[in-house]
Amino acid sequence: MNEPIKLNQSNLSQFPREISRPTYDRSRLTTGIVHVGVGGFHRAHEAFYTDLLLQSEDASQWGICGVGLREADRRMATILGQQDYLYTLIVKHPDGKVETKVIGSIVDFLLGVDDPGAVIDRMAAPETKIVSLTITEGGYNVDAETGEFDISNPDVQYDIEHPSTPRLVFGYLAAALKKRREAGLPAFTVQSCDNVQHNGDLIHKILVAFARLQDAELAQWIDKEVCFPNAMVDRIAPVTTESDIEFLRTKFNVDDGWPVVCEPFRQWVIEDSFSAGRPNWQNHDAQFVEDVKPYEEMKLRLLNAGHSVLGILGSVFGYQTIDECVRDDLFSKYLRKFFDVEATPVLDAVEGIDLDAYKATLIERFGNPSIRDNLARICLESSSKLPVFLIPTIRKNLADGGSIRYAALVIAAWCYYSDNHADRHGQPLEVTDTLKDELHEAAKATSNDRLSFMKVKQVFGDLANDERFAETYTEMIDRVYRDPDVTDHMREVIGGR
Ligand code: CS2
Repeated sequence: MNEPIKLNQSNLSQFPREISRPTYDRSRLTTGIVHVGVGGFHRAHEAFYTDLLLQSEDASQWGICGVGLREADRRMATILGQQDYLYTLIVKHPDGKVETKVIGSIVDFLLGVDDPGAVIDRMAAPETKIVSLTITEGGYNVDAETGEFDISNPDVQYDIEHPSTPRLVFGYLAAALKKRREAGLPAFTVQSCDNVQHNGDLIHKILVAFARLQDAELAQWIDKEVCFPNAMVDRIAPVTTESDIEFLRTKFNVDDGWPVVCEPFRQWVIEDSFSAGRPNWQNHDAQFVEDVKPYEEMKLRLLNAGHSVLGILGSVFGYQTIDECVRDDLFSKYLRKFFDVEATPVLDAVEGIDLDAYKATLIERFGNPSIRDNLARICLESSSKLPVFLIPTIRKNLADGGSIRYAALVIAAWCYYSDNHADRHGQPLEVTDTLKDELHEAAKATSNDRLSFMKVKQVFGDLANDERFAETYTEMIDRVYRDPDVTDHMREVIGGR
C-alpha cells in the first residue's frame, strides 16, 4: 500500500469519496466562536453542528478558534496545527455501519500556556461573538459545601494578581471582557457546553464573583451585558484509540493523528439568549427553548447518572466497557430500575418528551457495541461528576421519602473502588481523579469507621448526617466489603428486602 495520505487542507482533494469533507472555503472563515476545551466532545458536538451549518449556508463569520489553556492541551494543539485544524469524525452505528466525515469548522488553535495574551486578544477581537466552554464539571471551581466560587484555590489567587497572564478560564474571560469594555465593543456570549446543572447560570455567577475580586465595575458590566445561555448537550464520544487511527489507515489509506469517534445520536437544547448574535444551529436540529432546565436535569440524572451507575458497579465487577455492562441482563435491569425507582420520581416532566421512551433509548445507546465506551473514561473525575449526576437525586429522595438503595450501593462500590484501586479480582483499576488521594485515604479508613468515605465534604457535603442515608449506606458498605461481587447485592436491591 502507498504511504497514507496525511490529513491537511491541500491533501483533502485526494481523500477517498467515502469520506465526506468540507467544500466551503475555509480560508474565508473568521472566528466568531472561540472555544475553550477542545476534546472529543467539542469536536463531535459544537464543531460538528457548526460544520453542518458552514456546509449549507453562508455563515463565514462562524468559524471556530480552539483554545487550550493547559500544558495537557499541547498535544491537541500540535496535532490539529499539523492538520490545518482538520480532523475526521467517525460515527459508529449500532449495526456496525460507520460514517466518516472530515470536519472543517475549526480554523485556528491557541495555547494559553504558551501565550496567554494571544488568547485574551482573540477573545477580545471584534469578530468574536461567542466564547464557548467545555471545561468539565470540575472546571467551574465551585465549593461543594457552599455552592459558591471557591476563592481558596491558589490559581484563583494567582489570577486575581496577574490579570494579563491568567491560568484559569475565569481570568481569561474577565481580561478579555475588560478589553472589550474599554474598546467600546459589545460583550460576547459565554456559552457553557458542560454537563453541569444550569451551566449558563453557574458560569454567570462565578465569573461575576471572580471579576468582583478584581474590579467591581467590570463585574457589574459583565452582569449586565454578557448573556450566559443554559444548555443541555449530548453525544457520546468515547476516547479515541489506536485502532480508530488504524481503521482510517487500513480502510482509506489516510493518516489522521487524532480522529474523534462518536455515536449517531446528538442533541443540543439551548436557551436563546445571546449577547452578539448566534449561528443558525436550529437549521441543523439544535433546539432553542425558553427554559432548558427540565431537559438538562433529565439528561444529567438519567444519562450521566446511568453512566456512573454502570461505570462504578461495572468497574468493581471487572467489566471494561458500557456496552459490556448493558449486555448483562442484571446490569441493564439494575440501570432501568434505578431510572424508574429513584431518578424519574424526582424529575420534572419535560414537555414533549416521553420519559419512558427516553430511558429505553438510553439503554440502546449505551448498548451500541461499536462505541466500546470505556468505564475508565466514565469513572474519570467521579468526584466532580457524582455531585452533579447522582447526589441531587439521593437528596431529593431523602426529602421525599423515596428509595435510595440503588444509589447507595453505587456510592459504597465507589468507596471500595477508591480504597483498593482494583476490581473484585484484585485487577488494578486506572483511577484519574483530582481528589484521588483524599478519596483513597477516606476510603481506607472504612475499616474503623464505616462512614469515613462520606466525610469527603467536597463531594458529599453533609449527606452522612442524614440518618436514613447513613443507615442504608452502612448496610451497603458491609455488603460490598464482605463480598465485592456486587452482583449479589444488585440482585438484592432489585428484589427489595
Ligand atoms: C459521561 C459523559 O463522562 C461522563 O460523565 O456520562 O461524557 C457522556 O458520555 C456525555 O455527557 C454524553 O452526552
